Amino acid sequence: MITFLAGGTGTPKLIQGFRKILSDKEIAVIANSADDIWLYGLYISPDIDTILYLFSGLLNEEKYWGIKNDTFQTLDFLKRYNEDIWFNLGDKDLALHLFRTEKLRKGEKLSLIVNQIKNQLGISAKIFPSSEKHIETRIITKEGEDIHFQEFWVKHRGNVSIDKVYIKGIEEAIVPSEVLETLDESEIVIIGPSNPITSIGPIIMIEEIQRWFQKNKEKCIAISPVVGRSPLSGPTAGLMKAENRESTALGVAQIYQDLCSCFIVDNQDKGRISEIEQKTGLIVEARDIIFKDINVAKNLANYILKRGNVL
Ligand code: FO1
Repeated sequence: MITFLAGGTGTPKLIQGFRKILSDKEIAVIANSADDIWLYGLYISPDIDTILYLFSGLLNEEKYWGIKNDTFQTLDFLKRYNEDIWFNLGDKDLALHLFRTEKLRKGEKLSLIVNQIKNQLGISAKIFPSSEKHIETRIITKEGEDIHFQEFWVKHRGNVSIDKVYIKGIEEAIVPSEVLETLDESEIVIIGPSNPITSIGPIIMIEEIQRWFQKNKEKCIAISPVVGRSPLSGPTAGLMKAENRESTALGVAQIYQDLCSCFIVDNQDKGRISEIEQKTGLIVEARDIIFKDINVAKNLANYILKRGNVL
Protein backbone atom coordinates (compact mmCIF):
# COMPACT_ATOMS: atom_id res chain seq x y z
CA MET A 1 0.00 0.00 0.00
CA ILE A 2 1.22 3.49 -0.89
CA THR A 3 -0.48 6.29 1.02
CA PHE A 4 -0.61 9.96 0.04
CA LEU A 5 -1.39 13.08 2.00
CA ALA A 6 -3.14 15.18 -0.61
CA GLY A 7 -4.48 18.63 -1.33
CA GLY A 8 -6.11 19.93 -4.49
CA THR A 9 -3.88 20.00 -7.57
CA GLY A 10 -0.22 18.93 -7.24
CA THR A 11 -0.73 15.66 -5.40
CA PRO A 12 -3.60 14.45 -7.64
CA LYS A 13 -1.26 14.95 -10.62
CA LEU A 14 1.40 12.83 -8.93
CA ILE A 15 -1.18 10.16 -8.05
CA GLN A 16 -2.03 9.89 -11.74
CA GLY A 17 1.58 8.87 -12.36
CA PHE A 18 1.38 6.16 -9.68
CA ARG A 19 -1.86 4.87 -11.21
CA LYS A 20 0.09 4.08 -14.41
CA ILE A 21 2.20 1.62 -12.39
CA LEU A 22 0.12 0.42 -9.44
CA SER A 23 -3.45 -0.82 -9.28
CA ASP A 24 -5.87 1.46 -7.43
CA LYS A 25 -6.24 -1.21 -4.72
CA GLU A 26 -2.63 -0.48 -3.74
CA ILE A 27 -3.25 3.25 -3.24
CA ALA A 28 -4.68 5.13 -0.25
CA VAL A 29 -5.27 8.88 -0.01
CA ILE A 30 -5.79 11.01 3.07
CA ALA A 31 -7.35 14.15 1.61
CA ASN A 32 -7.33 17.54 3.29
CA SER A 33 -10.74 18.32 4.72
CA ALA A 34 -9.90 21.83 5.95
CA ASP A 35 -10.92 23.33 2.57
CA ASP A 36 -14.45 22.12 3.31
CA ILE A 37 -17.12 24.79 3.37
CA TRP A 38 -20.88 25.22 3.93
CA LEU A 39 -22.31 27.19 1.02
CA TYR A 40 -25.82 27.52 -0.46
CA GLY A 41 -27.03 25.11 2.24
CA LEU A 42 -24.62 22.41 1.08
CA TYR A 43 -21.49 20.86 2.53
CA ILE A 44 -18.67 20.96 -0.03
CA SER A 45 -15.38 19.04 0.32
CA PRO A 46 -13.21 20.26 -2.58
CA ASP A 47 -10.00 18.29 -2.01
CA ILE A 48 -11.81 15.04 -1.20
CA ASP A 49 -14.03 15.44 -4.25
CA THR A 50 -11.06 16.06 -6.55
CA ILE A 51 -9.66 12.71 -5.43
CA LEU A 52 -13.04 10.97 -5.86
CA TYR A 53 -13.45 12.41 -9.35
CA LEU A 54 -9.85 11.58 -10.25
CA PHE A 55 -10.18 7.88 -9.42
CA SER A 56 -13.60 7.59 -11.05
CA GLY A 57 -12.39 9.20 -14.30
CA LEU A 58 -14.86 12.08 -13.90
CA LEU A 59 -12.39 14.86 -13.03
CA ASN A 60 -12.14 18.03 -15.08
CA GLU A 61 -8.40 17.81 -15.68
CA GLU A 62 -8.15 21.36 -17.00
CA LYS A 63 -9.12 22.85 -13.66
CA TYR A 64 -8.44 19.95 -11.31
CA TRP A 65 -11.81 20.43 -9.64
CA GLY A 66 -15.35 19.51 -10.60
CA ILE A 67 -16.60 17.13 -13.28
CA LYS A 68 -15.45 17.28 -16.89
CA ASN A 69 -17.97 18.75 -19.36
CA ASP A 70 -20.25 19.77 -16.49
CA THR A 71 -22.73 22.63 -17.00
CA PHE A 72 -23.69 25.39 -14.54
CA GLN A 73 -27.37 25.95 -15.26
CA THR A 74 -28.60 25.46 -11.69
CA LEU A 75 -26.01 27.91 -10.38
CA ASP A 76 -26.92 30.46 -13.06
CA PHE A 77 -30.55 30.19 -11.98
CA LEU A 78 -29.59 30.40 -8.30
CA LYS A 79 -28.00 33.78 -9.11
CA ARG A 80 -31.51 35.11 -9.76
CA TYR A 81 -32.35 34.62 -6.10
CA ASN A 82 -28.96 35.10 -4.51
CA GLU A 83 -26.52 37.60 -5.96
CA ASP A 84 -23.69 36.48 -3.71
CA ILE A 85 -22.72 33.44 -5.76
CA TRP A 86 -18.97 33.14 -6.12
CA PHE A 87 -18.22 29.43 -5.76
CA ASN A 88 -19.10 27.51 -8.91
CA LEU A 89 -20.86 24.20 -8.50
CA GLY A 90 -21.61 22.29 -11.67
CA ASP A 91 -24.95 20.59 -12.27
CA LYS A 92 -23.53 17.07 -11.99
CA ASP A 93 -21.18 18.03 -9.17
CA LEU A 94 -24.22 19.28 -7.20
CA ALA A 95 -25.50 15.71 -6.91
CA LEU A 96 -22.53 14.78 -4.73
CA HIS A 97 -23.02 17.79 -2.45
CA LEU A 98 -26.75 17.06 -2.09
CA PHE A 99 -26.07 13.41 -1.26
CA ARG A 100 -23.31 14.19 1.27
CA THR A 101 -25.19 17.05 2.94
CA GLU A 102 -28.31 14.97 3.53
CA LYS A 103 -26.26 12.21 5.13
CA LEU A 104 -24.28 14.64 7.29
CA ARG A 105 -27.55 16.20 8.48
CA LYS A 106 -28.70 12.71 9.54
CA GLY A 107 -25.54 12.46 11.66
CA GLU A 108 -23.50 10.07 9.50
CA LYS A 109 -19.73 10.24 9.70
CA LEU A 110 -17.92 12.03 6.86
CA SER A 111 -15.54 9.08 6.29
CA LEU A 112 -18.47 6.65 5.89
CA ILE A 113 -20.16 8.97 3.43
CA VAL A 114 -16.92 9.33 1.44
CA ASN A 115 -16.56 5.55 1.50
CA GLN A 116 -20.09 5.05 0.20
CA ILE A 117 -19.60 7.57 -2.63
CA LYS A 118 -16.27 5.96 -3.46
CA ASN A 119 -17.87 2.50 -3.70
CA GLN A 120 -20.79 3.79 -5.75
CA LEU A 121 -18.34 5.41 -8.18
CA GLY A 122 -16.55 2.04 -8.48
CA ILE A 123 -13.30 3.23 -6.91
CA SER A 124 -11.03 0.61 -5.35
CA ALA A 125 -8.43 2.97 -3.82
CA LYS A 126 -8.90 3.89 -0.18
CA ILE A 127 -9.93 7.52 0.30
CA PHE A 128 -10.24 9.20 3.69
CA PRO A 129 -11.02 12.74 4.80
CA SER A 130 -8.35 13.99 7.19
CA SER A 131 -10.95 14.70 9.88
CA GLU A 132 -14.44 13.41 10.71
CA LYS A 133 -15.25 16.69 12.44
CA HIS A 134 -15.39 19.91 10.47
CA ILE A 135 -12.16 21.90 10.55
CA GLU A 136 -11.48 24.87 8.30
CA THR A 137 -8.54 26.93 7.13
CA ARG A 138 -9.11 30.61 7.80
CA ILE A 139 -7.15 33.66 6.75
CA ILE A 140 -6.90 36.83 8.79
CA THR A 141 -6.27 39.72 6.42
CA LYS A 142 -4.07 42.72 7.17
CA GLU A 143 -7.34 44.70 7.38
CA GLY A 144 -8.40 42.40 10.23
CA GLU A 145 -11.06 40.41 8.34
CA ASP A 146 -11.33 36.71 9.19
CA ILE A 147 -12.29 34.76 6.04
CA HIS A 148 -12.56 31.12 4.93
CA PHE A 149 -9.76 29.82 2.67
CA GLN A 150 -12.23 29.48 -0.22
CA GLU A 151 -13.25 33.15 0.15
CA PHE A 152 -9.59 34.09 0.05
CA TRP A 153 -8.79 31.87 -2.93
CA VAL A 154 -11.95 31.85 -5.04
CA LYS A 155 -13.98 34.94 -4.06
CA HIS A 156 -10.99 37.30 -3.79
CA ARG A 157 -8.75 35.32 -6.23
CA GLY A 158 -5.94 35.33 -3.66
CA ASN A 159 -5.68 39.14 -3.89
CA VAL A 160 -5.73 39.69 -0.18
CA SER A 161 -2.86 40.70 2.07
CA ILE A 162 -2.50 37.91 4.58
CA ASP A 163 -1.69 38.57 8.20
CA LYS A 164 -2.23 35.10 9.64
CA VAL A 165 -3.48 31.65 8.74
CA TYR A 166 -5.14 29.35 11.26
CA ILE A 167 -7.05 26.09 11.22
CA LYS A 168 -10.32 26.52 13.08
CA GLY A 169 -11.22 23.43 15.10
CA ILE A 170 -7.87 21.65 14.63
CA GLU A 171 -7.71 20.64 18.32
CA GLU A 172 -11.05 18.86 17.98
CA ALA A 173 -10.17 17.13 14.68
CA ILE A 174 -10.99 13.42 14.67
CA VAL A 175 -8.93 11.15 12.44
CA PRO A 176 -11.09 8.44 10.77
CA SER A 177 -10.48 5.14 12.55
CA GLU A 178 -8.94 3.37 9.53
CA VAL A 179 -6.35 6.07 8.82
CA LEU A 180 -3.66 5.06 11.32
CA GLU A 181 -3.88 1.37 10.43
CA THR A 182 -3.64 2.24 6.72
CA LEU A 183 -0.53 4.33 7.45
CA ASP A 184 0.92 1.40 9.44
CA GLU A 185 0.26 -1.01 6.56
CA SER A 186 1.84 1.31 3.97
CA GLU A 187 5.25 0.57 2.51
CA ILE A 188 5.72 4.21 1.56
CA VAL A 189 3.88 7.29 2.78
CA ILE A 190 4.08 10.31 0.51
CA ILE A 191 3.53 13.92 1.50
CA GLY A 192 2.44 15.14 -1.92
CA PRO A 193 3.44 18.37 -3.66
CA SER A 194 0.49 20.35 -2.34
CA ASN A 195 0.42 23.60 -0.41
CA PRO A 196 2.28 22.96 2.89
CA ILE A 197 0.31 25.60 4.81
CA THR A 198 -3.31 25.11 3.74
CA SER A 199 -3.42 21.61 2.18
CA ILE A 200 -0.84 19.43 3.95
CA GLY A 201 -0.61 21.70 7.04
CA PRO A 202 -4.12 20.95 8.32
CA ILE A 203 -3.43 17.19 8.01
CA ILE A 204 -0.05 17.07 9.74
CA MET A 205 -1.19 19.49 12.44
CA ILE A 206 -3.64 16.88 13.70
CA GLU A 207 -1.83 15.55 16.76
CA GLU A 208 -2.38 11.82 16.14
CA ILE A 209 -1.17 12.14 12.55
CA GLN A 210 1.81 14.27 13.52
CA ARG A 211 2.86 11.72 16.16
CA TRP A 212 2.52 8.89 13.64
CA PHE A 213 4.84 10.67 11.19
CA GLN A 214 7.39 11.51 13.89
CA LYS A 215 7.59 7.79 14.77
CA ASN A 216 7.67 6.55 11.18
CA LYS A 217 9.78 9.10 9.32
CA GLU A 218 11.89 6.38 7.71
CA LYS A 219 9.15 5.33 5.31
CA CYS A 220 7.90 8.86 4.64
CA ILE A 221 8.97 10.95 1.70
CA ALA A 222 7.88 14.47 0.78
CA ILE A 223 7.83 16.15 -2.61
CA SER A 224 8.44 19.90 -2.84
CA PRO A 225 5.51 21.93 -4.19
CA VAL A 226 7.90 24.83 -4.89
CA VAL A 227 10.51 25.12 -7.64
CA GLY A 228 12.94 28.01 -7.24
CA ARG A 229 10.63 30.57 -5.66
CA SER A 230 7.52 29.56 -7.61
CA PRO A 231 4.84 27.22 -6.34
CA LEU A 232 3.75 24.48 -8.77
CA SER A 233 0.16 25.68 -8.28
CA GLY A 234 -1.99 27.81 -6.01
CA PRO A 235 -1.31 30.44 -3.40
CA THR A 236 1.68 28.86 -1.63
CA ALA A 237 4.08 31.82 -1.81
CA GLY A 238 1.90 34.39 0.01
CA LEU A 239 0.83 31.86 2.60
CA MET A 240 4.42 30.77 3.31
CA LYS A 241 5.42 34.41 3.71
CA ALA A 242 2.59 35.03 6.16
CA GLU A 243 3.92 32.12 8.22
CA ASN A 244 7.44 33.62 8.15
CA ARG A 245 8.68 30.81 5.94
CA GLU A 246 10.68 31.34 2.78
CA SER A 247 8.79 30.23 -0.31
CA THR A 248 11.45 27.81 -1.54
CA ALA A 249 12.14 24.09 -1.31
CA LEU A 250 14.17 24.83 1.84
CA GLY A 251 11.21 26.61 3.45
CA VAL A 252 9.01 23.57 2.74
CA ALA A 253 11.67 21.09 3.89
CA GLN A 254 11.87 22.93 7.21
CA ILE A 255 8.15 22.31 7.74
CA TYR A 256 8.52 18.57 7.07
CA GLN A 257 11.93 17.89 8.59
CA ASP A 258 10.62 15.95 11.62
CA LEU A 259 8.02 14.04 9.62
CA CYS A 260 9.95 12.33 6.83
CA SER A 261 13.42 11.09 5.93
CA CYS A 262 13.65 12.07 2.26
CA PHE A 263 12.68 15.24 0.41
CA ILE A 264 12.51 15.48 -3.36
CA VAL A 265 13.19 18.82 -5.03
CA ASP A 266 13.15 19.77 -8.69
CA ASN A 267 16.32 19.42 -10.80
CA GLN A 268 16.37 23.23 -10.99
CA ASP A 269 17.01 23.27 -7.22
CA LYS A 270 19.89 20.77 -7.41
CA GLY A 271 22.31 23.51 -6.36
CA ARG A 272 20.55 23.85 -3.00
CA ILE A 273 20.64 20.17 -2.02
CA SER A 274 23.55 20.33 0.41
CA GLU A 275 22.24 23.49 2.07
CA ILE A 276 18.80 21.90 2.58
CA GLU A 277 20.40 18.68 3.87
CA GLN A 278 22.55 20.58 6.34
CA LYS A 279 19.74 22.78 7.61
CA THR A 280 17.09 20.04 7.93
CA GLY A 281 18.87 16.70 8.36
CA LEU A 282 16.77 15.29 5.49
CA ILE A 283 18.14 13.27 2.59
CA VAL A 284 17.44 15.52 -0.40
CA GLU A 285 17.23 14.23 -3.97
CA ALA A 286 16.56 16.12 -7.21
CA ARG A 287 14.20 14.87 -9.94
CA ASP A 288 11.89 16.40 -12.52
CA ILE A 289 8.79 17.33 -10.50
CA ILE A 290 7.02 19.75 -12.85
CA PHE A 291 4.17 17.59 -14.13
CA LYS A 292 3.84 18.99 -17.66
CA ASP A 293 2.53 15.62 -18.74
CA ILE A 294 1.67 12.26 -17.25
CA ASN A 295 5.10 10.80 -18.09
CA VAL A 296 6.86 13.16 -15.68
CA ALA A 297 4.57 11.98 -12.87
CA LYS A 298 4.98 8.36 -13.95
CA ASN A 299 8.79 8.64 -13.95
CA LEU A 300 8.75 10.16 -10.48
CA ALA A 301 6.40 7.41 -9.27
CA ASN A 302 8.69 4.78 -10.72
CA TYR A 303 11.69 6.36 -9.00
CA ILE A 304 9.94 6.56 -5.60
CA LEU A 305 8.71 2.96 -5.81
CA LYS A 306 12.18 1.65 -6.74
CA ARG A 307 13.79 3.73 -4.03
CA GLY A 308 11.37 2.25 -1.48
CA ASN A 309 12.02 -1.31 -2.82
CA VAL A 310 8.39 -1.65 -3.83
CA LEU A 311 9.27 -2.34 -7.47
N1 FO1 B 1 -11.90 26.90 -7.59
C1 FO1 B 1 -12.01 28.08 -8.21
O1 FO1 B 1 -11.01 28.73 -8.48
N2 FO1 B 1 -13.27 28.59 -8.52
C2 FO1 B 1 -14.41 27.93 -8.25
O2 FO1 B 1 -15.50 28.41 -8.51
C3 FO1 B 1 -14.27 26.62 -7.63
C4 FO1 B 1 -15.40 25.85 -7.37
C5 FO1 B 1 -15.20 24.54 -6.86
C6 FO1 B 1 -16.30 23.70 -6.69
C7 FO1 B 1 -16.14 22.43 -6.21
C8 FO1 B 1 -14.86 21.98 -5.89
O3 FO1 B 1 -14.72 20.72 -5.43
C9 FO1 B 1 -13.76 22.80 -6.03
C10 FO1 B 1 -13.91 24.09 -6.53
N3 FO1 B 1 -12.81 24.92 -6.71
C11 FO1 B 1 -12.97 26.15 -7.30
C12 FO1 B 1 -11.46 24.49 -6.33
C13 FO1 B 1 -11.10 24.84 -4.88
O4 FO1 B 1 -11.42 26.14 -4.56
C14 FO1 B 1 -9.60 24.84 -4.55
O5 FO1 B 1 -8.80 24.83 -5.66
C15 FO1 B 1 -9.21 23.79 -3.62
O6 FO1 B 1 -9.96 23.83 -2.44
C16 FO1 B 1 -7.72 23.92 -3.27
O7 FO1 B 1 -7.26 22.70 -3.08
